[in-house]
Amino acid sequence: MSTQQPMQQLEEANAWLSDLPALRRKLSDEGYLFFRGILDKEELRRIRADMLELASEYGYLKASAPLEEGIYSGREYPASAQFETSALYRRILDLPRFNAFGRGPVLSLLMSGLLDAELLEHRRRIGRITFPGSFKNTTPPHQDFFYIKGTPDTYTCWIPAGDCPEELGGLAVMPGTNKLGMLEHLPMQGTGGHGVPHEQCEQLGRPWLSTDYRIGDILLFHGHTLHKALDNRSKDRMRVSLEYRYQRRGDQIDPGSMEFHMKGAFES
Ligand SMILES: O=C(O)CCC(=O)C(=O)O
Repeated sequence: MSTQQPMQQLEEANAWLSDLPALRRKLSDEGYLFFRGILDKEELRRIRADMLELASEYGYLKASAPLEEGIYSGREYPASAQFETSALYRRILDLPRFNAFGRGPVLSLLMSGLLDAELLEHRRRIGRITFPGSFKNTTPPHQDFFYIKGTPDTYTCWIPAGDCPEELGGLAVMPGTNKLGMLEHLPMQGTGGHGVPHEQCEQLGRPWLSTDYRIGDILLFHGHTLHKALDNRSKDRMRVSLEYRYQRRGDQIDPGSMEFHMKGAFES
């Protein structure tokens, strides 16, 4: 059962888009920046369609509903750990438009401006499909540095590929946690990954922030910023989202970040 509490709202940073020093200060203070509607919506719709078309080939979409609505067919799906080694996921990771978006002008200019350095975009991009009611698979609270390694000054851009109201399970961040260093991560039930237990997050005494995301929005955050997914509580809608990661070219990088996600782990 989902036990989610109401969220406080992410602060929109659009008003500072012409003031890079102010954006850098906000990112350093809060550990995240959220921009409304700055990305290419048409291209995101195309990436969404590419991903949903593949999901449809594997029987996960209701054939009688328009593809772009992403209505779940009810076909049994694997737990996250298995999904991430599935042929469908492997094919998503190869989609040309999905890969090209991470190197596109808006993300490249935004991230190189924020990092004030020559940029390195990780090859380990993630295109995620989250099934309705799959609460056991909801990404638990964690800091990306636990998984991404290399330099903690790696920034994740989380992008909904489609409108993503809270009910569909967006992403939530805990502001200022980028200043706490690494927290202890423990094995988590369900996802097969590690995370920071919810009770320990509550003890930090800070709010979780999220929003009703719309296509074109972007949430970006530091490798130490605590974040988690919200449950997809919709009746029958898939949540489709993208993750791209950036760091300064001169900083340390884990070799895994130069490869596609889960390389070596796929089913044949
Ligand atoms: O979308 C999700 O479920 C998790 C995303 C995440 O943890 C990330 O972007 O680092």
